[in-house]
Order: sequence, then structure tokens, then C-alpha cells
Amino acid sequence: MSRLAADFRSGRRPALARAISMVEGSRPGVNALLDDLLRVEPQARRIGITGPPGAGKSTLAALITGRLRAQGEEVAIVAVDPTSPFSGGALLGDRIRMNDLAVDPGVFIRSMATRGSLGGLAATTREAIDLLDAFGFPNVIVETVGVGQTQLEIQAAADSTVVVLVPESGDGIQAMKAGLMEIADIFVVNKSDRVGADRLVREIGQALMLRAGRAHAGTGHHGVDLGGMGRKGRRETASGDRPGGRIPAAKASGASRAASWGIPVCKTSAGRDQGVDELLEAIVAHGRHIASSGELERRREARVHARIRDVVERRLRRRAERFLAADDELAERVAAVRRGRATAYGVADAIVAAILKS
Ligand SMILES: Nc1nc2c(ncn2[C@@H]2O[C@H](COP(=O)(O)OP(=O)(O)OP(=O)(O)O)[C@@H](O)[C@H]2O)c(=O)[nH]1
Ligand SMILES: [Mg+2]
Repeated sequence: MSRLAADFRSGRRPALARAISMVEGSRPGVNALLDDLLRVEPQARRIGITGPPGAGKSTLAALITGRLRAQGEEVAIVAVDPTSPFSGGALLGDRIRMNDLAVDPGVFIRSMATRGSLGGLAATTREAIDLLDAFGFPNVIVETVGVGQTQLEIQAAADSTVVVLVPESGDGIQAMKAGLMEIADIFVVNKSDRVGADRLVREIGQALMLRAGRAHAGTGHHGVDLGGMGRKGRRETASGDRPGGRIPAAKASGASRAASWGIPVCKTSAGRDQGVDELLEAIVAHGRHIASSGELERRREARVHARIRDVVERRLRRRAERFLAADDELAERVAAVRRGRATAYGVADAIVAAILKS
């Protein structure tokens, strides 16, 4: 184990891969390993890319990675499969599309399954991201298919969350229903080579404006300031074709969001490699924004809070499961409840007390 840690620290890729596998397999000793390897401050730019199946997330991730590589930066990509590693299609497709990248030593690609984590981002995925960061990758891109809990949890794991939509019927409305409006730092309308792209850009812009307006009414701030936005010639106004302009996101969803980040709506055609530079600019600008506004610090703190709670819960649950499995009196306790001589609550309290004493 100490050999593994040493290899990890000296930047050996096989050690990184092994460490992630240990995390995935909950191998014995993994806690001690994480406790050792993760004693570093997070440095990486963590980019989450989410959206419906087939929206072009992998293609965009590959293109962004290509741009970052051209700037000499190393990139790690985690593709999260919400079902299983053997569900076929999606991941195989990713592998093929990311083939060119896979031979680049400056790129590390890993597919992970979330398995039984209630459809959310598995704890192991979050730990893998931390490992990639600790290993020294300055960029960690996490791709999650936008179904269920995973896409919402990505926001907690990433510094910048990119939501990719495509101009297909109802995508915009679906996005609002699925809560994507709440998690996006940057919207992307991909496949803009298809009809309806401009309309979707408009719809998203309007939805963001509506939301901002509602929040304003609540907080008594002034109206949404769209005047001249996007015309200031500032780099972070990523999309040239954005009728909605930049929407003050902070006012849109309250104090939890960074002050005055206007959520850009970027138009891309990943298939034709169009709009990718603007998207990367938006991501970089968002990173700069959260760093200077204190939001990055807040997000990192929230992440640590969540992680501690998570691990405490995991540990306690495991102890409880072990105790219950070995509890000789359990049958008696159940019988007592069945006959009305005790209640599940009283029994549970007694068990918890016993666990805490053990
Ligand atoms: N027409 C068009 N097709 C695109 C564009 N971008 C990606 N595609 C195609 O859309 C399909 C899905 O692309 P992916 O990048 O695998 O999409 P994804 O969101 O990663 O898909 P999953 O991971 O399976 O959810 C592929 O066949 C791509 O070639 C685009 O801008 N225009
Ligand atoms: Mg994909």
C-alpha cells in the first residue's frame, strides 16, 4: 500500500488506475489509502458535463480536451454510466469517439458505473475525481448522462456545470422540469446544425430571464439588466447568438449562487467542431468568476461538508448492518413488537444504544 502511495505521488499512471480501482471495489485498506493520498488541497478545474443521452457530451468533452491539450494542459475524463459498466452502447461509443485522445499520454480516461447509489453519482465517482485532482490533473471533466439524480449531483461534484441540450422537441421544457435550470452554470445548445437550435437558445434565454425576474420580485431588486449585455465585448459573453443575453444568475436562484454570473447559452455543433472555443472560454470565465467571487471556496467547503456527512453515514450504516446481522436477540425483539409488548421505535433505540456502546 505504501508502495502504491509512493508510485501515485511520483506520478505513475498505473498507481492512479489501481487507486481508482481500489476505490471502485471498496477494497480493504482503501480508507487508509484515501486518507493518505487526499491530503492535498484541490487544484483542478472540475468541469461537469451533463445532458440527455446522445446530446453530444462526449464529443464536446473530447473537443474541449483537444483544446486544452493544445495549450499544453493535461486532462482527465471520467465518464459516468448511471446503470452498469456493461450496459453496452453509450460507453463503447465514448471509447470509440475518444480513441484519439486515449493514446495521448496527457489524457486519462476512465469510465465508471454508479451502480446502486440510488441513481446518483456514486461516492466512488467523487473519490475518483478527488484522486485525479490529487494526482495533479489540472482539468477533470466529468460526463454524466442526464437521467435521474446523477445530473443533479454533478453540480455538487463540479466547479462548473455545463448542461448540453439539443434542438429536439421538448428538450427545453424537459430541462426545466428536470431541474437543469438550477444546476447549469453554462448552457450549451449542441447540434446547432439542426433546425430549431436558435429557437431552443431563445427558449432557454427566456426561461432564465423569467426565473431571474421571479427571483427579483421576491428580493425587491431592480429588474433584469439585459441592456447591452453581450455587447460589452467581454470574453465571457461566450455565445455570439444569444437573444437572452447574460442572466444574473445569483438573483435567479438566491444566495446560493455566485453573485452576478450571467448564465451563457452557447451554441455549438460538436459534429462540425463549431462553437467549441467559445464554450471553453465560457468555462474558463466561469472558473475565474467563481474564484474571484468566493463561490469556488464556498463550493469546495460544501463539498467537504457533504463528504464528511457521507462517510459518517456510510460508516454508521455498515456498523448497524453488521450489528443487526449478528444480533442473537433480533428474533426475540421482533416477536416482542409483533405481540405488542414493544415497538419498533423502542427496539431501535435499544439497538442504537448497543451499537454505540460496542
Ligand atoms: N448532427 C450532429 N450530430 C452530433 C453533433 N455532436 C454530436 N453528434 C452526434 O451525436 C451522437 C452522440 O454523440 P455523443 O458525443 O456520444 O453524445 P453523448 O451525449 O456523449 O451520448 P451518451 O454518452 O450516450 O449520452 C454521435 O453520433 C455524434 O456524432 C452535432 O453537433 N451535430
Ligand atoms: Mg457520452
